[in-house]
Amino acid sequence: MKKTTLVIGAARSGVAVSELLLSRGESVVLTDTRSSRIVLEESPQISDYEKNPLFETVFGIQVSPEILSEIDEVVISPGVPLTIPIVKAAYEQGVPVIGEVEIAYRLTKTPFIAITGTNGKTTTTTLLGEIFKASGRGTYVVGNIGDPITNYVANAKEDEVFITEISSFQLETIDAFRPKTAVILNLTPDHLDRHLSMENYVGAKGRIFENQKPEDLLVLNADDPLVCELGGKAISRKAYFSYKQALDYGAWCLDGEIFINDGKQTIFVCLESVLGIVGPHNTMNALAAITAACFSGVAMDVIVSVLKSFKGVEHRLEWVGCFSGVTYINDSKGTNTNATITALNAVSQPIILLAGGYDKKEDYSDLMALVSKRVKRLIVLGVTANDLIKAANEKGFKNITKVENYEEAVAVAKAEAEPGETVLLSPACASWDMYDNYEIRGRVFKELVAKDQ
Ligand code: UMA
Repeated sequence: MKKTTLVIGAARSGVAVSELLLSRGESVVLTDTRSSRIVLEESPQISDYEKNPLFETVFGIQVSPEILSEIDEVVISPGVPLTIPIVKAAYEQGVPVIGEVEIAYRLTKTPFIAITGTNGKTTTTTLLGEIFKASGRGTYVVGNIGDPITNYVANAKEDEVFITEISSFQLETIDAFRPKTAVILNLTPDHLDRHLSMENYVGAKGRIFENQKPEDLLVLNADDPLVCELGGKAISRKAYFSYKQALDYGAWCLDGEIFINDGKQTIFVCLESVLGIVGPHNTMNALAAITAACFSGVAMDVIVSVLKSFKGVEHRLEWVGCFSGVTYINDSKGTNTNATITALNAVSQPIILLAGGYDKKEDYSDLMALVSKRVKRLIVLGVTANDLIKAANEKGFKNITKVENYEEAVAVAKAEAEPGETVLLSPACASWDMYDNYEIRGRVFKELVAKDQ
């Protein structure tokens, strides 16, 4: 008899897994604590699955552990904690609990290149995806980036590749998942509310290489001691990338020049200044992508041409344009102070900074210490506008204009900016006081910048 899978979470991952399993003639029970009205509004295709006798749903409640007597395996969505009663009961009763990544891996022969780390995953995954696409290989850019792998498993071919962003949540529920190439970008505290300790978080990240064999590749950040310590446990072939030192096997950037050593010789890749993405953190993302691509056999001229043309991911230090000598950068994804600090360090001065938004009760003093050094004028708006003014004043910074909306903010920025200066939207706050999400905020900014230019 075909097995029955309980899929927990009916958002992107759970819906994609359900569809894949049903298409294979397997039975699925899909559950979500959200009401069926909300789930169906978001994913109307579920109504079609409901015509299939192999499909059942339990919506609007936590599913009772009694159901486990009919279940062969549980597939849990990344956003669902492993501590909920049904999952605890599954572990106790020996019912396997896995995630969407494991299902995808099991049902495909297409190889995986998997990218994890705390920051830079999406940029590196997207860049690597562009490099593989440019090389002519069938490429799927999937995973935590927002598109479940299981959406593509049925059609992906063996000679194609899954360039996959992988989160710590997803790595918690792998079993045999074995990426041909794994990349660990960096490790700093994150998601500690779920993992409870840095040790657990790092442990989850390390699972990316737990099934790798010596012939598989592990790409590690040589400048991050935690990454090196973690990667040291792997039996995989290791390559490194660095912003500080030349390497025997891997890519590095020193004095504005990027090189790679393939174990036999050092090859000049390109100047750092030709990279389409800006800032030292982005150079590190590029170095990781160069290493993974080069050691996967992609030709260097293909890699370099994509490094030059790839302008980054929308809303992350995104280059909008240069008008009348003024550069405009959209970092609407800068929704916390650390992200805005990174942005300020990445773009060239003098800077006109647009900041403010929904109040997440952050402390702005470190941000304003940097603003007082790098920013020519601070334009504030949104719920946090007055808090930002107060924090800036405490650091002795007074060049501040408070505005009511983005039309006004961009108009003030355009009037203020001189040729050679940068207008940076990096709000340090979420967008929810004015917009549904940071994407809308970023697009509004870009439209206003382009208007009348
Ligand atoms: N739910 C229950 N019971 C519970 C708890 C939750 O039924 O006890 C339900 C929720 O109502 C919801 C679903 O489970 O419907 C949660 O699913 P999900 O949050 O896993 O949502 P997906 O749409 O499947 O998105 C997941 C990833 N989400 C998380 O890791 C939180 C997406 O990463 C990923 O893009 C997607 O799979 C496709 O692979 C997002 C993310 O925020 C972008 N990731 C974190 C990050 O990047 O920091 C890790």
